[in-house]
Formats: sequence, structure tokens, C-alpha cells
Amino acid sequence: MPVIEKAEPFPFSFVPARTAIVMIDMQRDFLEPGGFGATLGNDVSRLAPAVDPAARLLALGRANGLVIVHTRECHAPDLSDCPPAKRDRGAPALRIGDEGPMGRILVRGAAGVEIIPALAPQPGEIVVDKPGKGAFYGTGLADILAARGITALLIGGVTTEVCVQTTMREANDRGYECLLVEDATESYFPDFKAATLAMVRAQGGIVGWTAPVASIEAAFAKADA
Ligand code: C5J
Repeated sequence: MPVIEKAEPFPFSFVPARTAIVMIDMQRDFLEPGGFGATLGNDVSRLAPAVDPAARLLALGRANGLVIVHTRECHAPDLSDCPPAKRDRGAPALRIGDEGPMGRILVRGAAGVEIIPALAPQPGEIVVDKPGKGAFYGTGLADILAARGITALLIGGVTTEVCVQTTMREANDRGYECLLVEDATESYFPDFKAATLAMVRAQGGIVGWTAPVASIEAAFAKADA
């Protein structure tokens, strides 16, 4: 059984056949200029460092037969699943549903909703569209994981303190052993990322574990040796 020795707050062991990678919202709308993240006034280039580690995590999952789930934050074209409290809050340059350079912001079918090409889902991988920040709210994710006997999650994606952390907390409450992959996640706000990693692993891993992707690669290499 692979053991991630460098996980914090203590080593994390997992059964590959019962482990899924959950890659959260690596969408053009968050990582590229002109999308949802940019309309909120964020510097989207801050998310770029997570792309290569996320690709390594997916490659590791594919090589070892892990279940792979990609999520996309998006809404139905009639916005029936987008509460006014979400659409109307604040003063963004464009709101959810408005026409932007990559099509309608966070609306299913728009180019901006697609996952960036470097992390595109491969055939057989699961794509979950989610209307909220957490990947369990309003989706079939719990049933998808249960049907495959999954008990542990390796989580990456963006943004660390919003959709990633919300999903991890939802999963932790549902009984999954969750590890947040430190360099495969990013935030527009470095302090928020650091705080999220710290609060996840505080108090003996109250939400779960964190570890860099290299330590997961090392765990698989050692288990294979
Ligand atoms: C946000 C997300 N930040 N995927 N969504 O609104 O984190």
C-alpha cells in the first residue's frame, strides 16, 4: 500500500483501488483572461503554477488506474440553478450568464467553462458539473464515488480556499480520507492558500492531510519497488 511519508500532519496511506483524484474547476473561466475569475478583478496568472503539478497528479492517477474526477463550476443556460444571491453579489465587470470573450460566463456550453487543454479529461474520466462551490452540492458525486467503492480522495484544483476547500470539507464530513495536493492547487491570494493548507492539517488533520505531488510520486515508486 502506498504511504505518503511527507504528508502533514502525519503520513497518509491509501489503497489505490479505493482512491480517486478530484481535480477541481481547472477551467478557462478561472485560469484565463476574460473569464469569471478576471471579471471579479483577480490576476488570473496567479493560478498558473498549479498547472504542471496538477498534470503530474493526473498522470500518476492514469498510470496507476485511479478513478479520476474533474469538476466544472457552471450553470444551466436559463440560470435556474444559479441563485440570485450568487449572480447579484458584488460589482463584477460581468456577471454569471453575461456574454464575455469566452462565451457566457460560467454557463454550460461556453468555451470558458471548458477545462484548460493541458488538463483536459481523457476518455473514461468523470466530469461533474456543479452549480455551487462544493462538488457534492447539487451533483451526483457522492453516488459516483460510492458506486466505485472510493474511500480516499487526492484533491487538486482551484481556487484553494473557495471550491477546493469547500469540497474537501464536504468530503471530510462524508467520511472520506482527504489529502490536498499542495502544489496542484492555487489561489488568487497567496495568504489564503497558505491559511487553507494550515487549517486543513491543524488539530491533528481536522479536515485531512496535505502533501506535495512529488511525495505522492515517491509513494507510488516505493510501493512498486
Ligand atoms: C470560485 C472556485 N473561486 N472554483 N470558484 O468562485 O474556486
